[in-house]
Amino acid sequence: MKQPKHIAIFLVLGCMLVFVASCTSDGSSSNNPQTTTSPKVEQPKINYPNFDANNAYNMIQKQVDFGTRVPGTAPHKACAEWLESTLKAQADEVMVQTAEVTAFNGAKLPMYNVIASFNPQSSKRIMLSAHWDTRPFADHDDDEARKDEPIIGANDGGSGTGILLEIAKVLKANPLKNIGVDIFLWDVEDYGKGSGDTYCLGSQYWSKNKHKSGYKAQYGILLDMVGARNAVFQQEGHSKQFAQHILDKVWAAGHKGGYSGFFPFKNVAPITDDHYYINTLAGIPTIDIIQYDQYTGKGFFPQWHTHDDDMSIIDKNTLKAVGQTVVRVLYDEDAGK
Ligand code: AHN
Ligand code: ZN
Repeated sequence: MKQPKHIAIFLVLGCMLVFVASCTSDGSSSNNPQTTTSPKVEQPKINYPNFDANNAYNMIQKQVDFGTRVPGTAPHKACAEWLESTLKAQADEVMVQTAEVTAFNGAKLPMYNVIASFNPQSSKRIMLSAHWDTRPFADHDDDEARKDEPIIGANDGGSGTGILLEIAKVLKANPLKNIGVDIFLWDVEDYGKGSGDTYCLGSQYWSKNKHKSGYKAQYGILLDMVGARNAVFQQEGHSKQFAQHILDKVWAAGHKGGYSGFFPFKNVAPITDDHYYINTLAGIPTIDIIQYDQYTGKGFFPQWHTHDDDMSIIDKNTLKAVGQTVVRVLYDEDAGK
């Protein structure tokens, strides 16, 4: 059969192309699909444990049920004991660091920092923390007559602690293989007025007096006001200054987990919170996941330091976004990812 010459040339060139494409980089032919190897080593898929937002919510309710947790009061002491016994059921080691600290007004206050450790023998450690005490006054409340009454602090105090208690449960049920985690529940964070250093007395104390000599963590994540409806978490100035790489890691985990709406890549001003002292006094790079925006209203969530900071503003979707994101970070680290 007679073919035009140019068609024959195309056929020959086409066959050559197919042959070249079928050769692997080491020059061997790989027409058999079974011998085809992927150039990349496949990362084993991580099955992230579930963070149960219902349980986190219940852990906030339990704290609120003690009443206002103001340092030096009976509900404060009762809540400290409950936090200790609750964590003892989950963690490998629990200790309560106690001290007397002096507030801005000269009041001598009993401080209980509750510290729970998982895999205490591991040298690579991640520090998770939140404050658990509640503010002795409602200085931002509209009701002048109730400004000097303590707040119930479902979000400011309860939310970060509630999330960490659920993470403790997750860690107990799904033991980490390689890394260690320490959960710090800071006391006497919110007994401040005026200058920044009057806040965060528990974390300042710990940063100067570690519970274990030579304690080191690779990095820390602080949770503060992480439970309100419609919360978003922006990248806070001190977190950027001291731990940009941790912000990158946590925000990436938030986006991969499907919570991008909660973690916009937007910068906000620095604030004095527990992470400031962990960074500057303890030297552990630490970020703050906090609902804060200096451009809107009072900056924090609308009910901040008012009597409206109660269970009605807590949203399980927010708890889930934050808790599941932190869980993802921990199990990625454990897998060396
Ligand atoms: C100041 O208002 C200086 N820092 C915010 C720390 C804070 C208060 N976190 C919760 N309540
Ligand atoms: Zn506060």
